[in-house]
Amino acid sequence: MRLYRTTLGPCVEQDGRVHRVTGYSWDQLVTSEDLHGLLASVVELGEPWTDFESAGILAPVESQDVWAAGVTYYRSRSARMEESKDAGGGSFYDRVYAAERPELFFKSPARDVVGHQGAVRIRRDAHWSVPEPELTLLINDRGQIIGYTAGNDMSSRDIEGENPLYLPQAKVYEGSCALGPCVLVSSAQLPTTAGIQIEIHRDGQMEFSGTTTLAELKREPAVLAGYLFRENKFPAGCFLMTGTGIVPPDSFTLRLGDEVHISIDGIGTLVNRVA
Ligand code: DO4
Ligand code: MG
Repeated sequence: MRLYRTTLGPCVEQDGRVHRVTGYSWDQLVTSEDLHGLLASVVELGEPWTDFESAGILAPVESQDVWAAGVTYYRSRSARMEESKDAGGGSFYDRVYAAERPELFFKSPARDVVGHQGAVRIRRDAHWSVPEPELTLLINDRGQIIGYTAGNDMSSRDIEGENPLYLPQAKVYEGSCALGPCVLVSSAQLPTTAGIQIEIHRDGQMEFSGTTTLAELKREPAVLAGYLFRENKFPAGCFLMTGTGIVPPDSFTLRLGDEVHISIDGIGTLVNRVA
């Protein structure tokens, strides 16, 4: 079951049929005792919503802030060690990749999250910018993973590579976080065969594409969520991006007008243009 947030309220899609979910705000759905059961009854009893296409899709967020995990794939570890070698990155990315405690950082307040078909941004003071396609967990107020969406952790590699203390500036700025198009509602773990794919289109041509699978993700999603909830409370739930396993070659940087397509099996494709 996939849950969308639209201009006309939440709706659920299953097997191509869409139903409106009335009487609940997005936050109430995220914190409900049994989201899956609630949506199953809407699918069973509700009238199909044939007008879905006319409603705009919004970011699947109301009050949920977004956090992110880093260096959870070998590819991210290697790329970051290389970009930060002049700042001593040879050891700190390697160490966090191997450590028991994951790297977790604040990524975006709820109000700044960009949805499907919205515009993500590159920093104007950066000259090396990349998208990071990441499986993103939706976690309820009790710390339980209740769904999954596709995320883009836009990053300025020159800024984070210059000094690790610049990471918040490289990661947290207006238009740096996109989520969507929907939430795959499931508390079950996704199969390790689930694929993550990115395509970057420039002037109608494919400029870069890459793939990975969840088999490459070094840490269990539930363990990442457990660390985040150790000493934090999220009364409306939150999102947690699980890190990137795809990094374009060092010669690549995003340009204004590029279009980023991030697909995750079972979820769909998040499309954003770069502004
Ligand atoms: O440590 C820097 C950020 C890592 C990150 O965002 C990732 O691995 O996805
Ligand atoms: Mg990332």
